[in-house]
Order: sequence, then C-alpha cells, then structure tokens
Amino acid sequence: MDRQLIIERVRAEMPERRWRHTEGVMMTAIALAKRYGEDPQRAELAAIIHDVAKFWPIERQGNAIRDYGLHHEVLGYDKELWHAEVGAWVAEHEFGVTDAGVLAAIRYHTSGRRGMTKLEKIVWLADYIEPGRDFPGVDTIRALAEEHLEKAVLAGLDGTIGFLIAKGKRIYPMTLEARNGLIEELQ
Ligand code: DGI
Ligand code: FE
Ligand code: FE
Ligand code: FE
Repeated sequence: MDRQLIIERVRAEMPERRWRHTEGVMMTAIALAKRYGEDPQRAELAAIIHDVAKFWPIERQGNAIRDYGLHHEVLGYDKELWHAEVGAWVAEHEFGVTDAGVLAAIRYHTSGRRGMTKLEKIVWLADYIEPGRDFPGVDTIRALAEEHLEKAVLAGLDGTIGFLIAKGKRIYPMTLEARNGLIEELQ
C-alpha cells in the first residue's frame, strides 16, 4: 500500500489529536534519522503507523494478540503496551509492510527491548519527544537527543520507568532489559 493511502487509513483510526501526535512523531523521526544516519523514509513509515491500533477497543486489541499469535506476554502487563503489538500486525497484514526493521520499530515503540536497532531507538525517542509532548523533563531529553541517541533513549526509559513506579504499576520486563542493555552499550 502506498504512503498516502496508509496515512489516510491510519488517520481514520484515531481522533484528530492523536493524528497530530503522529505527525509530530513523523517529523521528529525524520529529523533523528537524518541526524544519526538512518533511512528517513523507513523512520517515517514506522512513525506513521506506530499508534494505528491505539484507539481500538481494548478487547479487540487483546483478541488480536491472542488470535494472531503475537507476543502474548504483554497481556499480563499494562494495556498501554498492547497497541504496539497490534500495530505491527496491522502494518504487515493490512498495509503490506514487509520491512522487518520497520515492523520491529512499531512493535517495540512502547516497550523498547534489549538491543534495539538504530531505527527502533529513533522511533521510540521520536514518540517520546515529538513537539506535542509536554511533561516535566521533556526539554532536557530533547536537548540530549541532539547530542547522543543512546543517552537520550536511556533518559526517556528512566522517565517512563520512574513514572510507572510513581503510579505503583508493574513494569514490563522488556522495558527493564531495554534500559539494562543501553547502559551496557554506553559503558
Ligand atoms: O502511544 P503513546 O501514548 O504515543 O506512547 P507509548 O506507546 O510509548 O505508550 C506509553 C505509555 O505506556 C506510557 O504512559 C507508559 C505506559 N506503559 C505502561 N506500562 C509500561 C509502559 N511503558 C513501558 N515502556 N513499559 C511498561 O511496562
Ligand atoms: Fe504508542
Ligand atoms: Fe513511547
Ligand atoms: Fe505514539
């Protein structure tokens, strides 16, 4: 499916506010890709699709994860994690995306994972710092993103993990492993 048609299909799946977030992620992912030597078109494609399933009713997301044999471990953790798995499935099976790296960038855009590729880091970070995001500390991470991709993703993961701890929530082990892996990469 071509880029414009995918954009139309994704846009139809979400309220206007979330589409504006997606446009922010697209812009930011392209800029990060150029800065860090990744293909801007692949970064943009992952960004376009990343939240496609965010507004599906949660039962439908859960059913998709069970029915299509996706990583069912997420079902035991926060429901916010589910749309990323489903988004990767939609990208492949409804939009015909065959680029495994793009599919992984969508799949891990929420959780992160140990050993993230450059593309995965870019999409994860773009989602965190796009211009529409407004939370304490985001400007520090935006500045860090200009300097060092891994340090910025690590700071973002610290922020997310701290947020989850403050809310008394459990943390998906893959997110902790993403952080451990980045610290090792930076040593
Ligand atoms: O879909 P978005 O709102 O654009 O962003 P996202 O897909 O990165 O979702 C982030 C939310 O997921 C954030 O509010 C924290 C929540 N969340 C819940 N449990 C976990 C988690 N995020 C991570 N990384 N790991 C978790 O275990
Ligand atoms: Fe998301
Ligand atoms: Fe994210
Ligand atoms: Fe997002």
